[in-house]
Amino acid sequence: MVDVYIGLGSNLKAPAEKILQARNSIADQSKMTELSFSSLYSSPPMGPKDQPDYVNAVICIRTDLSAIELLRALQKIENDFGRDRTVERWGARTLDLDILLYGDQQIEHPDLKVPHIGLSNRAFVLHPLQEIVSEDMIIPGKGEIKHLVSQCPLDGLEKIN
Ligand code: A4P
Ligand code: MG
Repeated sequence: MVDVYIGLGSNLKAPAEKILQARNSIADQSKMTELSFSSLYSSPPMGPKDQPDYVNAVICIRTDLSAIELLRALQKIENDFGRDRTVERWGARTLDLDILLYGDQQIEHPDLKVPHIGLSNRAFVLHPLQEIVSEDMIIPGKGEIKHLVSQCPLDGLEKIN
């Protein structure tokens, strides 16, 4: 069993509801057990600006799926939510699920890089993640999360009540 952190993001069609529905879809999977779930956060889009603001959150699950099996399972959930993979990179999406951390492993696979490439400099990932990890958590290959958070501008990130 391994503890995994997954970033959720959405900016189309009632994004906050989408994130909560995605949380339920993940927790409903037989091989994924939810351990914790962050607050929801809103932020302006990183990348093309002509798209709505995003809602983001982070979930921690325990699973016995391999990292690649987990990636495929999450991509299936994205597709079930009507994800259109033909839009431009960093364009608007109904649901984006990124594997942020897979235990303490560093993974370099053609389809999967862990820790997630954007983890260490994206406020919309670091802040929800920091909420649900221990204060002294180390991101493999990147250092202490509190150091990364202190170096990362908020860029308009706000917690949603
Ligand atoms: N892939 C590699 N590593 C991973 C990983 N750790 N987790 C590969 C998930 N997937 C991983 O992803 C493209 C490919 O990344 C996959 O085929 C997988 O094999 P994708 O989800 O199909 O495409 P994408 O999400 O458009 O691309 P990318 O580069 O992953 O975008 P990001 O980094 O996910 O950014 N602004 C705000 N405020 N909030 C956001 O959440 N998100 C994005 C998307 C842009 N701007 C945003 C936000
Ligand atoms: Mg993605």
